[in-house]
Amino acid sequence: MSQGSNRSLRGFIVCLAIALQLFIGATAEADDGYRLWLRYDPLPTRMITVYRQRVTSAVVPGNSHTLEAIRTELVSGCTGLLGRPVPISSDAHRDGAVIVGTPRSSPLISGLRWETQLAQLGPEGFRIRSLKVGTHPVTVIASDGEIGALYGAFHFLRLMQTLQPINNLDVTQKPRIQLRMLDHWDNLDGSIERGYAGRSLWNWSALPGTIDPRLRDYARANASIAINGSLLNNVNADAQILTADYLRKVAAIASVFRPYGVRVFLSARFSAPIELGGLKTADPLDAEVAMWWKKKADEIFEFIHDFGGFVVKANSEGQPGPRTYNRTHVDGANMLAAAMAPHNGLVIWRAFVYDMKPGYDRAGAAYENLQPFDGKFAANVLLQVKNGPIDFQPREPFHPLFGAMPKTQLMPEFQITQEYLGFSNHLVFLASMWREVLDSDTYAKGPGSTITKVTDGSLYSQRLTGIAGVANTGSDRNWTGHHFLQANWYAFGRLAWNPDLNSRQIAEEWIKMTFTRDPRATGTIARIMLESHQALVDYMTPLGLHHLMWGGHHYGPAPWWDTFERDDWNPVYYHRADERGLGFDRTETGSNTLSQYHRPVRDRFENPATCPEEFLLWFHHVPWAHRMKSGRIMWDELALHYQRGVDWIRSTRKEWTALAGVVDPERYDQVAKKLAIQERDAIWWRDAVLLYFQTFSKRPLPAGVEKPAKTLEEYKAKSLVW
Ligand code: GCW
Repeated sequence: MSQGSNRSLRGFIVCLAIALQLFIGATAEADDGYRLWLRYDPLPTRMITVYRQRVTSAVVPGNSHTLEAIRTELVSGCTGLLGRPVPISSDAHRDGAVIVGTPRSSPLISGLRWETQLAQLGPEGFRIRSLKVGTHPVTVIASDGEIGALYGAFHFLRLMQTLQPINNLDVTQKPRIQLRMLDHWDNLDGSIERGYAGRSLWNWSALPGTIDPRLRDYARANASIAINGSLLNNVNADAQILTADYLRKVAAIASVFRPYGVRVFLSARFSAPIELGGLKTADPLDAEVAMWWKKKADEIFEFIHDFGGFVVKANSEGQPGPRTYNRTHVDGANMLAAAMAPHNGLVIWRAFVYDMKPGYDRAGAAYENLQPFDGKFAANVLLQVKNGPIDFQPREPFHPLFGAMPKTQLMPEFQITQEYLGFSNHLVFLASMWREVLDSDTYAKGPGSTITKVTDGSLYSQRLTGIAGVANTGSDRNWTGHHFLQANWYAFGRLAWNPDLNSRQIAEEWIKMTFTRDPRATGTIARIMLESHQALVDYMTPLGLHHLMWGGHHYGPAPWWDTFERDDWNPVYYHRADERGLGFDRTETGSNTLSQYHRPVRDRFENPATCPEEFLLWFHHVPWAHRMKSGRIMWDELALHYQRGVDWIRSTRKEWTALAGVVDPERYDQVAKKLAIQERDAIWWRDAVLLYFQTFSKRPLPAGVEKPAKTLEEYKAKSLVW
């Protein structure tokens, strides 16, 4: 048998197997959410008819794991969506051939002479064009690199999944940000710090011998949204991950991820030379310590030749770091960077650092600690900065460091997992929040100095660029604990690829790929998603309030909390409620950390009359009777925000009820149950916070705000077991 016919026979068998698998999947567990946005059920008939002419076979020549992954995905995707087998073929001269690869893997692509354009798009960029080969209409998906070809294949599938035309394609895309990472805060015992969707996906005790097939699906999902890095372990790191035993396991994971373009990163515990190496110190300027890290780096790269690098949380919340030895953050980061550099590894140093000093403002701490080192970090170091100056609160103003370190490679860190946003119980679409952050103008180089431009490197010609999201995935069958929160994983990837995408487009894409393509239903669901972030802020922390939650688990309201030994872990430190008013004065009359922002941002925030009301209590201590833009006093406005949040979840529940029958029953029910919890919690937030603040404001609740269901004492006594 010739090469070609051998391949087509193999293609046919793969095709049949996949079709069968899809069929079984469709009856047994079609709607448990496992398939994420890669659900390849048949499209509406009218589109199938159109697409079938354009998609008859997949031509993906070449031998590599990535090319194999492209073949499998295209066959399964096209076969499923079009409801008939779309086989692998070696014949590009056929109507409806979909030809995928690089100039090296595909003779046809090589013959197109696209090398220059493809080189400009880089190994992850791709070009998709409808062409004629001879007289045959075909589609070409080409890239300079196999990973780009894989991304192009997923893009092509997405076009069909979202019912876009594919007959006259001319698409060129490349990532705007180089490193697009998911950070997993997974512990070696399988638990996940701030994880609300089950246990860790990495089964350390079974690895490297047994590899959970789910790892491949994780990698596929990431590749479909072009996520190319995965930090495997908690930044509150256990040094054990760096032992040979664990590196072997890490290498096994890396080999599953590699064909999908996902590189692994590890959190490095700064004191590992002591814990693993038996050294007396972890002082970064100690020659033996530096040598230990160099050797460790060499060993890691022996196991994993394309290892991404280290992520480091140092001198933060009890973690060891260079300051333990009176050295600086730069001393620590650059020492590790030197160990990584020979292998092209990176060091991602986290800026989430705050001290414990009497009378200071935690919001200013990262800036005070890191800004003086601008321009001092080595070329392979990125500084990872949380979106806001405190800690992933429902809404924070942007972190001032984004406008203050022009000579440092900054990368934002978002939190996809909802530590402070209702865990996996509350429906909140985070793209809206991330858009606010990315669109924020730092004015570092005059108007238009947005965080998007800091991040994509265009503002300061930053050489390395990156963005990280703390993952919300876990072993739950639906990955994220709540079907809708898959959208946040999806949205993070899409924004990391193109930080200019708008939230509505992302939401609509995702809805069509997961829940429904019925235009009325997609409209309703998109609106719910797009309103959800403001609604959550309304019932949790409106007008710039922050950090009002219970200590420890961070679920539910506890604005009265004042018992932690550290002031800055207590809500009372943040809201500063008294008889006069509410809010944290960060102006000159207070902590003055407002001075960390550039003018005119600073001027705008400084004046209560021009400060956006959504940040009013973040920057100002405001009298209860302060007149708001609405003409109402601050207390009334605050109370109405809480009520609005509750009203929103109530009307959302009704709208969801109307979608019964449009959405499959299994996911419909599960979402409905979560929405009921969200309403319960919104009421709890509104009542507990308002009753508590009322003890200071001494004013009645305004008309339109419901009477609290319980007393303040009852809310204080409420206990939560997590
Ligand atoms: O948000 C806080 C969390 C910690 C976390 C820390 C960090 C990993 O409460 O659980 O630790 O941030 O980002 O380092």
